[in-house]
Amino acid sequence: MSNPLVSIIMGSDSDLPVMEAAAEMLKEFKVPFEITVVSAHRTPDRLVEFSKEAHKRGVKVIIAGAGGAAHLPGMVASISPLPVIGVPVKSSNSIDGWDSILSILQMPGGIPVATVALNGAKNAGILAAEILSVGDDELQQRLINYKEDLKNAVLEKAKKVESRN
Ligand code: RP5
Repeated sequence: MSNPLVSIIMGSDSDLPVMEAAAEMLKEFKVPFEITVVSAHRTPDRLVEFSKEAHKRGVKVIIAGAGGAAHLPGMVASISPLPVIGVPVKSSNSIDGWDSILSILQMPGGIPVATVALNGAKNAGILAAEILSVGDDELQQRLINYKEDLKNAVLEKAKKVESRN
């Protein structure tokens, strides 16, 4: 996609089934994004180059997902001036998911990573859109509509549950 505002990166293509949910939300909100693999441990030079260059290419928010010893979001945040949203992935090398969560969540002071729930790529996509919507009224309206739809869906379910009695 040309001129991406959000960059979705992940440690391995095995993270893609989880990370696709972020891409789906960005498509829904019509936010241009790119998606690729950057491994902290297997391609450290690529990580450094990506992190130094992303903001110069016009990217505004980075979503980074990884599993196990999940150093990708934190290392990107240590180099890039952009907000980084971290997605802990329950991967093949993750014991129970807590390793991924804590590796991404427990950042030292000065280097924030906005960490979403385990496999929470959907919320990462929404959060990235919300960050961008601060300067984009049309995008903000799409987010307002989305939340209205969520509310209506719950009210519909409430009616169904209530009508069972
Ligand atoms: C992490 O190791 C990746 O983010 C992935 O979650 C996990 C397993 O990677 P593969 O061995 O499947 O490539 O770095």
